[in-house]
Amino acid sequence: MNLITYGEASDFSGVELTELGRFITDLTAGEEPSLLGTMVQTTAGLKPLGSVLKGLRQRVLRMVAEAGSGHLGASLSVIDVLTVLYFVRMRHDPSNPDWEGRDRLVLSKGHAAPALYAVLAEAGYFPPGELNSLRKLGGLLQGHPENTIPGVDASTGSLGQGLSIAVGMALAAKMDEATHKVYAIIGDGELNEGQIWEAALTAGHHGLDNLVAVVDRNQFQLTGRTEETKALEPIGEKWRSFGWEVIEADGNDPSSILDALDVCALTEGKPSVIIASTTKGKGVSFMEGNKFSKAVPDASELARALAELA
Ligand SMILES: Cc1ncc(C[n+]2csc(CCOP(=O)(O)OP(=O)(O)O)c2C)c(N)n1
Repeated sequence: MNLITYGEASDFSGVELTELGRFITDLTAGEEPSLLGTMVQTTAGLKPLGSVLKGLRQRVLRMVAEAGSGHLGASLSVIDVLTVLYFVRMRHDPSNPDWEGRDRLVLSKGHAAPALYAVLAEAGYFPPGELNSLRKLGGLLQGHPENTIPGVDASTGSLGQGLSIAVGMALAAKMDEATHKVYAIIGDGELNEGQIWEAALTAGHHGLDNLVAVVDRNQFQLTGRTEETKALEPIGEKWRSFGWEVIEADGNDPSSILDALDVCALTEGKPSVIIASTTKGKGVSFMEGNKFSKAVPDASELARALAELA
């Protein structure tokens, strides 16, 4: 593991920290031990989770800029949750995407596909070069997830449907006495869809403790603030009354996400929902909020954003 470089012997420019060295130095300067320093397996070998996350955010920015369209804010808000799931928590095998024993994930807020694709490529489901095909005619990666893509368990994009798919998967697993888990990622604006509440009622009725829903609570939907469009609060009480275990978490903090997932794993006899507080556009100061919900960064905005994440 190289933490420092000495430059070229012929052009000695002094001792410098490598990217990994800078990362670890930054990390140890903080007071709290963090999950960000945990080494995780990627297609390019072991890397610290925090450095994986920065790289994934950069990838998403480049993909959307290159495609000329896509939901940047929604992708940046949910990428920490997806990364902790795929790199720390879920049981899966990128070399065998159809493995029966794998945990399943349904990205019900399918418009955040760039985040899912970046994570799947980093995990090794398909070559990272494919990410350049986002939204291109004939390309592997279209604007919303399709289950023909290696690693994608469900086709989504029409909001409201993903939790029903996940409930079906979890119910089937129970009937088969299989031990895998099913995760569904839902947008907060997506909770306006009535089908979500039908699915929630069904999961509660069947006591599906192999099902975890994560609500990406970024406070916005396309047209503005969720509470002004159609108020959702108190969200936790609503899920609780449908028979779910409710856990609050910081959805942009990997440690908080993992703690919440640990509570879900210990919950018996009922499904769990994590209300994950997030920030739309998280990680790039001038993209936080709803401005880059669908807007595409121009060349100078892209350069500024990538520099912030360097
Ligand atoms: C049934 C349906 N209606 C409308 C849309 C268009 N649409 C795409 S993203 C979006 C906003 C979703 O808001 P939220 O669930 O809060 O996700 P966020 O982008 O804020 O993370 C809408 C309405 C859709 N994909 N599906």
